[in-house]
Amino acid sequence: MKKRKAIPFVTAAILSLSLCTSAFAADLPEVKILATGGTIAGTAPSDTQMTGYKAGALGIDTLLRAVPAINDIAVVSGEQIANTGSESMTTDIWLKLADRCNTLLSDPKVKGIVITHGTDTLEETAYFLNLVVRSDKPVVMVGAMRPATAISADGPVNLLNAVKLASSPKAVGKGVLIAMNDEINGARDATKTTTMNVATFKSPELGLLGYFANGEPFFYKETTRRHTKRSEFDVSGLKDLPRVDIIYTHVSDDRHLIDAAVKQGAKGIIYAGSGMGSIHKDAEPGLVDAQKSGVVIVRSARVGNGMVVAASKEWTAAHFLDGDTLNPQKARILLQLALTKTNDPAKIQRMFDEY
Ligand code: DAS
Repeated sequence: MKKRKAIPFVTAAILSLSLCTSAFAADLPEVKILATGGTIAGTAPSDTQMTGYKAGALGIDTLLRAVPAINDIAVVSGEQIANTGSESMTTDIWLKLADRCNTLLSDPKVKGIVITHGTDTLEETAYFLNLVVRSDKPVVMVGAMRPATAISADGPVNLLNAVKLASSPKAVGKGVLIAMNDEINGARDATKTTTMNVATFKSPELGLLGYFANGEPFFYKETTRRHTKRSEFDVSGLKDLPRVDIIYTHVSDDRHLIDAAVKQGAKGIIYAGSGMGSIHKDAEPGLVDAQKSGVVIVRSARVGNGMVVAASKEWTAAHFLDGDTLNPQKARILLQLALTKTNDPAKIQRMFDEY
């Protein structure tokens, strides 16, 4: 019997395997990854060095190569938007991220976006995007507390979870999410709570939204506040955001930093008050004068949990607004976006009550 040529059979096998692979890949959701730097992309000379590393040393392609399992759950492609430690994050990078998210998510093929980011200001970028991304597709923020070169680096598993979450129908309509340490937190309520522990992101009293189990996301809650598709804020075409400063109160506080902020051109001031947004008696005149000069004042709290609501009649009469449960750095973001639409205190208070 004529010996069948092995070559065509092998060729056919390779061809069918590649067709299967591409067919399998064709079935996988498409996820875009926008990289900004941070510890997740950080390197250090030693694998036991957990601090003092170079943040943003590695590009997104290197990070993706370190987690080949990602290719089993999504077709991913990355863009390097920036490569910075997030302690130095800027409005310019924010506006680029917002523009890329809204452009990419308008493509029906794109199912979700993952943003790799430093943890120091991750909560701020997450909340900003929560208010300006105009899609209900998943946008997932991810970082790491140990550099990529470290023993037990947390970045790879966080990145794998983030891609899974961004490709999951469960995450549609949930707002911008944070995937760290096998937990899912929402952009509005999550904050970095400890300086070096991998379990740093918490939504202390309002609670996380869900967990990952073996890479699969499970939701138990969702936010009640407006975000993404239901947001009224649009930053397309903006080159900057209005200046809003945060004044952190302390014993023997006074008005000098308030006056300096007004002199510097602040359009809004977040007063990180003691207790339930309380104002030092020697700082109050500065806030009253600032408000009279047209600066919008919002009372927040340095406490970290709980609501800031109306208190003294004098503060209400002075048109000081109530920052609700947003921490000072997030209240600042909402006030910045509010000021792109109005400087009417009553209209801005409605925004703090809804977002
Ligand atoms: N390198 C700091 C940052 O970029 C810390 C971190 O990423 O965890 O925010």
